[in-house]
Amino acid sequence: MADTNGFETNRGKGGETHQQLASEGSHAVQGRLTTNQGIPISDNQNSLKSGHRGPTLLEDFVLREKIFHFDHERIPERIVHARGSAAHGYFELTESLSDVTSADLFQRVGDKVPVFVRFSTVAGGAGSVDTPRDVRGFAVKFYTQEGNWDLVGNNIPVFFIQDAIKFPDLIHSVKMEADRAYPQAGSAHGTFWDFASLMPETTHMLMWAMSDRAIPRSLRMMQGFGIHTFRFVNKEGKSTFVKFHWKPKLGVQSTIWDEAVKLQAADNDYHRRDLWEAIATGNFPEWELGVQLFDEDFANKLPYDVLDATKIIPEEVLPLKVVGRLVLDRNPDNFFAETEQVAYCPANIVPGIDFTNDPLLQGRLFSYLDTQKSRLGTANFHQLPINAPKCPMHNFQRDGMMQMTVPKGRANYEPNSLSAAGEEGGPRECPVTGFRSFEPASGQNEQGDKLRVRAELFADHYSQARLFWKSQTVSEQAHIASSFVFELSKVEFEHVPPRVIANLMNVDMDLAKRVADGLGIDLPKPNPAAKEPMDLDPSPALSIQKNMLETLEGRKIGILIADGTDAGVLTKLKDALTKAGATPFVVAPKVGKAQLSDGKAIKADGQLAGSPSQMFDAVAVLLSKQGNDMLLREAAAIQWVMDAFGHLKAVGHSPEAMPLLQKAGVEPDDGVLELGDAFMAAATKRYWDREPKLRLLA
Ligand code: HDE
Repeated sequence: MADTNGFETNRGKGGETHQQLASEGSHAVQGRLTTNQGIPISDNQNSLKSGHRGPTLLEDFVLREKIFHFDHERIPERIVHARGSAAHGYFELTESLSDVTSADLFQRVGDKVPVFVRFSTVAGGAGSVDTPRDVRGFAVKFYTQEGNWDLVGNNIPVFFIQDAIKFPDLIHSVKMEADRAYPQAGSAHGTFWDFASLMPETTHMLMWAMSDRAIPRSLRMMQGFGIHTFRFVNKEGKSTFVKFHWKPKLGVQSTIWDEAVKLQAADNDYHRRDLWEAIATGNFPEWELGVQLFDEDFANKLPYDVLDATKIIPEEVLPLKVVGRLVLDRNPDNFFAETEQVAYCPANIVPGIDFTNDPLLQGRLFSYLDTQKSRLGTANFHQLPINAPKCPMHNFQRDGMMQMTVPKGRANYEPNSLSAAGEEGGPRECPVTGFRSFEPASGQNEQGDKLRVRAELFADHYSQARLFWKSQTVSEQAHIASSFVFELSKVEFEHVPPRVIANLMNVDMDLAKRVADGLGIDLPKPNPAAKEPMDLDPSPALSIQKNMLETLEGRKIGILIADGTDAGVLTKLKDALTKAGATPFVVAPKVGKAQLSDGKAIKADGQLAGSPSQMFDAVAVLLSKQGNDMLLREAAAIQWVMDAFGHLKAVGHSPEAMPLLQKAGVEPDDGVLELGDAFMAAATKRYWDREPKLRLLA
């Protein structure tokens, strides 16, 4: 029937049954619409009024309940890592670690444990974009048979600070500035660099944050790190130190800065969409879990402290042992209920794993539980389905806001002897299989006076920053130096950039000079290091470019077509790309129709203006003479080609598309070639050598 505005409503006039109403709709209907109290609703279109044009009545509980609930839909976002995307999957053990840990998930090869993994940026709010220069969170919840283990890591193996007491300062400085509330989601501003320049311990992590690691191509193409040194403890109570590494099956790949900036405009949800689509199409993201295992003696011989979260142990010094794989194979059913409400906590560990005295880790053990209470509102957040363990859970904790379980019986304390009276006595502790903290041999416990201090080796702030710098390719070094220039050029406090450069002088003089030169300022006076930096051996494993996986797997290739495009070549190209594991994405001036050479019309996957080439790993410009002539007058097409070339991607083309390439400033090199088999190989790479011809990097 039509309402007074003439709109069709689904309100039954003459007492039609719900089923009759439902059958009118084209969608499958799942039961009756009700209030939260289960009361069936007859009209979800109009509020209750006094007369046709009269006021809405307070009595309308259907309206009030709906608006009330809507008003409270948001919860406080995470104070850091607010913007995130997550997926379900599993961890499968490929190598038993039963000799070093009693942790149940590391015993039997082939055992699978369900996981929920959330990736995040750090600085931006929940609604911010996916591709700023930032560290990425890599948090894994393992639902093991011995309880939940959360490995709450990042995509960079070190952290900015050494002691938890500096965390609020660090985060305040990097978030939007206190008075003006900008900039959103970025470190390129005064307060961050002011803080960083006064804290030389940030230098190593700054090198990583200014590198391409902080602008990943995809969440599926990032490494993950547990960062801190943890402990494994075996059945005999023996401890082995362990560092955790995730290695992506698709290789590590990043964008370059100009591309990342343009991605922010092209698609705010670039990473979220990429993860979702990969899983939805069955291209399940996968990582290997590698562990670095070492003992106290090894740790004591290192020239840096393994309890210092600003230090790594290079893989060349201590190789990884690969012990399992992580596969993400299911998208969340509901973003809020799962991705938003998931509550990670580094203090969630299982028997066989333990903490170390890393002072950053120790602070985190308090922070996460605390923050979840303020974010999720109740001490019972562990009962939310995404947080609940998938193994039996029994204890005597009771009540509290939003208690979802209904415990039975009188036993809510322990010890009790209610079973003697024939009643349920409840669970009991188990000294054999229960969690026990690692007990060092007598006399080996760290103890001493109460002191607010840092351990001596923590004072070496530059050796590993230098190691990182020396491990990069020429092109990666240019990106790092240029990022420092870019970020510092946004700092309006004139006294701050020289202080940053003075710290960099302790890392590498060439780097410092390039940054000063890029900013157009003089080299400042040196800032003597608290501890003279050492020259450690470079670690090739730290370079992305040296370890690039030349593959089309998981990559997305943009194909620009227009009316007249050769149908045969297009089909062949799409088939070959799909076979190689890539996703072809056809871009055309009109999304609904492009008339190909065979007279048939096809739909495109995206419209030209809405699908810029930064969304792709390589591009093919497949145009007829007619299409080329038309696109020569289309700025979006010229920009499409120019950006692909400028972002160092392979540009394949039909001979007829040459004029468009020329107009876009494309110059011949190995990455520019006619479409064919050679393009398939070319599209697996980026062309770093092209960059110095296009960009004046620092
Ligand atoms: Fe976090 N961090 N953090 N952090 N962190 C949070 O917990 C904190 C640190 C990391 O996807 C918060 O639930 C302190 C290092 C990730 O939900 C909060 C310190 C590493 C996530 C918190 C650190 C991380 C968080 C905010 C210094 C890498 C997102 C919301 C002592 C190893 C998890 C929340 C998710 C989230 C505190 C340092 C990783 C406030 C105090 C180092 C991946 O509890």
